[in-house]
Amino acid sequence: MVSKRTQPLARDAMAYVLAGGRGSRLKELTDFRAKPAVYFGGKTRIIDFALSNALNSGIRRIGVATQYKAHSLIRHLQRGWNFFRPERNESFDILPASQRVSETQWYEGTADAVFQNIDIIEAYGPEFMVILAGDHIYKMDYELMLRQHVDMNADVTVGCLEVPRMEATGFGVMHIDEKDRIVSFIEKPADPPGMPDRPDFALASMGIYVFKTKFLMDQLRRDAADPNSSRDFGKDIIPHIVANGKAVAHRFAKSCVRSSFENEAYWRDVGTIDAYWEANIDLTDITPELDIYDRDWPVWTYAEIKPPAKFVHDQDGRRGTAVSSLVAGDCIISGAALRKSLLFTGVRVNSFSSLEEAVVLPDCIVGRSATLRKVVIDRGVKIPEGLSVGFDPELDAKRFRRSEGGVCLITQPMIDRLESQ
Ligand code: ADQ
Ligand code: ADP
Repeated sequence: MVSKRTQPLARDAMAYVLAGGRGSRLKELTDFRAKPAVYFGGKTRIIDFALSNALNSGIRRIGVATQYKAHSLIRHLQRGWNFFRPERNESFDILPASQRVSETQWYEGTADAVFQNIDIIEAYGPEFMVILAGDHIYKMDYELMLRQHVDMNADVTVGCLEVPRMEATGFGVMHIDEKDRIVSFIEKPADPPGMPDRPDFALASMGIYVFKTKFLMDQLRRDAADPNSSRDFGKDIIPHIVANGKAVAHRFAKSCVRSSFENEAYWRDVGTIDAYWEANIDLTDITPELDIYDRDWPVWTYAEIKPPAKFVHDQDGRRGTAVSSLVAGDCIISGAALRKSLLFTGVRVNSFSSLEEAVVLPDCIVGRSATLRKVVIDRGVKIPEGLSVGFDPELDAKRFRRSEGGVCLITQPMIDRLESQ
């Protein structure tokens, strides 16, 4: 059955973004904020990517389910994503776990985070639901996925991509037939099955699902009545539909992005310190895989209007320089040198300091003569004068959170501890 509709399906869809998970592998970066609120790319936060995809795909109804440490996430959404107009059939709802269904119940799993808001969704009456994770960095046109869903008359369409088999243990892994119908689905298998034609790779779920709203609501109500369910899409809802209905895979590929940028399809989990650091530093490449300057696919965010970045000589005439680096507004680089680094808004770097492969979150102050290499510095940290990081792995591991890949995460409590010794 091929759809004869010509108007975008996205206008009849609601995007429902799951943004309640902790993201514990990001360690201290998610001590006080949810993973979707973690800063990424110089001006944006992680959740801006899924939300911008929805907007750029033509979707005008969005709900965001929040739970874990959601204060800065909610503040960001309220400030930056408040331009939807009810009179144009648009809506943007922040849906914290608020014990609406039962006074003792938070969101149990991802499916429950939708189930508990069924009444709100049904009141809007969207024809389709696009369920998204709020914690991935990627560009994707959901209109193409909606079209496939309708054309194939699927019960659920699951976004998926090929990942190296041994990296697939953290994903839902599926087998599909020649028509992309999902014939088996296992959530987070210890020994992921390879693809028949590519045994070293597995077909992994991106945690992105398209449903007809009525079908999804029926599934959620059925699941809620099942005492053995963990109320999770990956563990319960998707395997049930694969076994009893028509589940189809939507292969995420280059063609999924409508943008003019001619690179491979880009999708990153950024769930570990190493992956987070690398995806940020990759943006300093001459032609990065992820183009954040793409005017066909803008990534919207909340940003205060700030003065431009400034590079100044120090009093002795030493130049403030940045090579292969991204420097956001309101930064002042004074007699210091940056190489392959990414500075978020409002960072100050003082004389004689040098930063290499550094990801510096907003409002940090780097004192004089600091030498920092391969670091992620949390928001607002004051790096003391003369600190050296990235040259002595043993010392670094004692003082900071040093990752497997040798990246040091630096937070203010770590600096306070160091200074009190
Ligand atoms: P996981 O990566 O383990 O697996 P999960 O912890 O279920 O993902 O979180 C998915 C999204 O939902 C995240 O954005 C998270 O923030 C949010 N979330 C988690 N618990 C929530 C809650 N109680 N309330 C609201 N939001 C919540 C899933 C799928 C796999 C798939 C991977 C792809 O289950 O099959 O392969 O995503 O990353
Ligand atoms: P973001 O940098 O993501 O905008 P903030 O760092 O301002 O977020 O803080 C996120 C949330 O964590 C806020 O609710 C803030 O009050 C809280 N918070 C920040 N630092 C601490 C701390 N040391 N102890 C307890 N709560 C904190």
